[in-house]
Amino acid sequence: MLDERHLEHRLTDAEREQFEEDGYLVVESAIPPDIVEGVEEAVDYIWRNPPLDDRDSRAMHAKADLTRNFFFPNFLWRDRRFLELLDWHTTFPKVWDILSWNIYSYHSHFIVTPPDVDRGKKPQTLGWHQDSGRANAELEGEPRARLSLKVAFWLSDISEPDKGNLWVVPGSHKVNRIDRPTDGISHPAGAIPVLAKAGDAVFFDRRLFHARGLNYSEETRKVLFYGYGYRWIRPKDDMSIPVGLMERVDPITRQLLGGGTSGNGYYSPNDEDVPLKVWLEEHEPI
Ligand SMILES: O=C(O)CCC(=O)C(=O)O
Repeated sequence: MLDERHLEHRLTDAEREQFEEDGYLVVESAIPPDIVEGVEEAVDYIWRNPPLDDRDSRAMHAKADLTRNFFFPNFLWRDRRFLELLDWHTTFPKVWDILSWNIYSYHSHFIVTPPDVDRGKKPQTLGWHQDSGRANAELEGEPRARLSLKVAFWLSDISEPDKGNLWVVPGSHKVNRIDRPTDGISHPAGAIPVLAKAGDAVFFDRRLFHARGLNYSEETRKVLFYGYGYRWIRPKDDMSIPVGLMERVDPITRQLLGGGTSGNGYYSPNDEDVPLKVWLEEHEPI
């Protein structure tokens, strides 16, 4: 639920400049330790008891193995603690300041990465990519349109390399391709691991070339990714949000979960489609 606190965490000029220039931004201590702990409990429950109630979860259930990387999409509605971060006061204002108000969460996933059991057994390259699959082949222009961004909430400390950090090539959101080494082990030129502490949030532009780093530490890495994009972008997950929950949440959360009054309203919204716009107009003329 939005309140006055959100207005204190708008995107600063320096943050905008850094996001535009580098394609990513670290917001330190975005969530306090008690929230990190609660959210981690919710992640652990699903990790240890993967559900089987929609296509996404069935696909992930088949691969579930506590010693391997566990990717779990479409998680937002599964626990009240996940939903609270969707419009969190230290992060969400920066999302609307970058993308404006006709937005929702088109995609979400969390990833649990245990210490790497394959270390030293074979050369391991990282899966460098831009987000949004075919959008990168089918959209014209260089660079292509931004369309969306992700906010990664870190539940584990990755303030040193080799702990399963997010790797990025700063500035690579401005180009359509980068050279990816083919030796199976090197990184692209300019690649760096993002360093962050538990509770930090990392924003990144979907066009930024990025990859999940290897976890050579003794600790299991846990991170939540909240993807935000325009309401006219199709969902990338099942988004099997129970109807009862959609009716119970506040109007802005409903917008962020994909609600709307008509198909046309995703493109040409009225005020009922976009309560975020109405809230912004009431709190700060736009
Ligand atoms: O797990 C990571 O650090 C990378 C996640 C990723 O590649 C993505 O969200 O697109």
